[in-house]
Amino acid sequence: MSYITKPKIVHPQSPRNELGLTVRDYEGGMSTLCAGCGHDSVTGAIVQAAFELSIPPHRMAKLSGIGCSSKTPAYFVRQSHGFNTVHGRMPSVATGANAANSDLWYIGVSGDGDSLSIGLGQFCHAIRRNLNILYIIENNGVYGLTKGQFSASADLGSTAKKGAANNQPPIDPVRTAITMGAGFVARSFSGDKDQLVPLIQAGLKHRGFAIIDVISPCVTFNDHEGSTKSYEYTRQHFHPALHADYVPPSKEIKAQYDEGVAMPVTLHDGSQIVLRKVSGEYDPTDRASVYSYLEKHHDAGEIVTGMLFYNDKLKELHDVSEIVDRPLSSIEYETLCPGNAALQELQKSLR
Ligand SMILES: Cc1ncc(C[n+]2csc(CCOP(=O)(O)OP(=O)(O)O)c2C)c(N)n1
Ligand code: SF4
Ligand SMILES: [Mg+2]
Repeated sequence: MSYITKPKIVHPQSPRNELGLTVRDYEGGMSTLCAGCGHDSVTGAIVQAAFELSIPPHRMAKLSGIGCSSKTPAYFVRQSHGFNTVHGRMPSVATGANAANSDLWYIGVSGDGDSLSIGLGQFCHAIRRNLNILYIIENNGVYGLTKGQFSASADLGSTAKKGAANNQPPIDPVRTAITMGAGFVARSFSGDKDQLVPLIQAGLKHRGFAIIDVISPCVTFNDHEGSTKSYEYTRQHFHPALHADYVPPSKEIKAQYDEGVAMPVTLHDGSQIVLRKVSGEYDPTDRASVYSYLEKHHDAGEIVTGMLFYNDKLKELHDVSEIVDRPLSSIEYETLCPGNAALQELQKSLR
């Protein structure tokens, strides 16, 4: 239960990060989700990623909407800022928080229902504004919290637990994000921590909107034969296109990568993501070819995963809006507020 504090027992030999913290310091309350829910594995990957990046817990802000997925911020980095918002409205609350304090690590966790139905407009506008946030969609093809109705990401022909087939075409968050102009677009699977953890690290380090669509099976309502978001289906149709290795600024790239197969991308703080092609020609910077690759493989029933599209040329929200570097929340109110006389003067000029 999330209100029961986990006993914090730390083995004296537990590895510590640069801040001297152990992985236990990045955990949260006890999960109330169903045993085996994919969302708990995503939580585990976030815990590991934040621990390895040595993020100071009090410098992280975690936001969510409504759904089983949106409950998960309660289960990681307990000493961070948290805001469980209204269904589909996480992006606007995150935008406000980010505008006021640009100096935090922002992570948003949402569901396919939360982001692709009621929150689709907010999702698109957060991308359009290039909000600096890692936005994770825990995608299970259903509204888990309200007992398993098809969501907008359910594939055509996939069946519900009682057998009814979905007859509406899906909205793919990855292709939507690429179309809307997101600079960092990835897809992964809750059952593949090796792939997911570096993607989360790279997404947290990316300056701008980073989305990871994580196929995260709902064991209670959508893990049966006929589902295209089950553990078995995802494992069978998993198609990695591009691996991402995250390399922190303090470490140099040691592994040997063949030219044309690997592509190192330097992030704003000097860390790097090394993108490794798994097979054939795949250019993660060519929007049109990525889009057609995704469409072709989706139509063949495959789930393309990895770091799928990257564009580091985009200006982030604060740069576009020319907001001062110093977080607005740290500026004294008197400095920010021009005062009554100045406001009266401004109003007069507008009459
Ligand atoms: C304004 C509003 N409309 C509808 C609901 C009911 N509701 C709660 S969660 C949810 C869908 C959650 O689905 P998803 O985002 O996919 O999360 P999951 O539970 O599958 O992780 C809905 C429709 C609500 N809470 N608020
Ligand atoms: S209902 Fe589904 S999504 Fe919700 S906690 Fe249970 S398994 Fe997870
Ligand atoms: Mg869902």
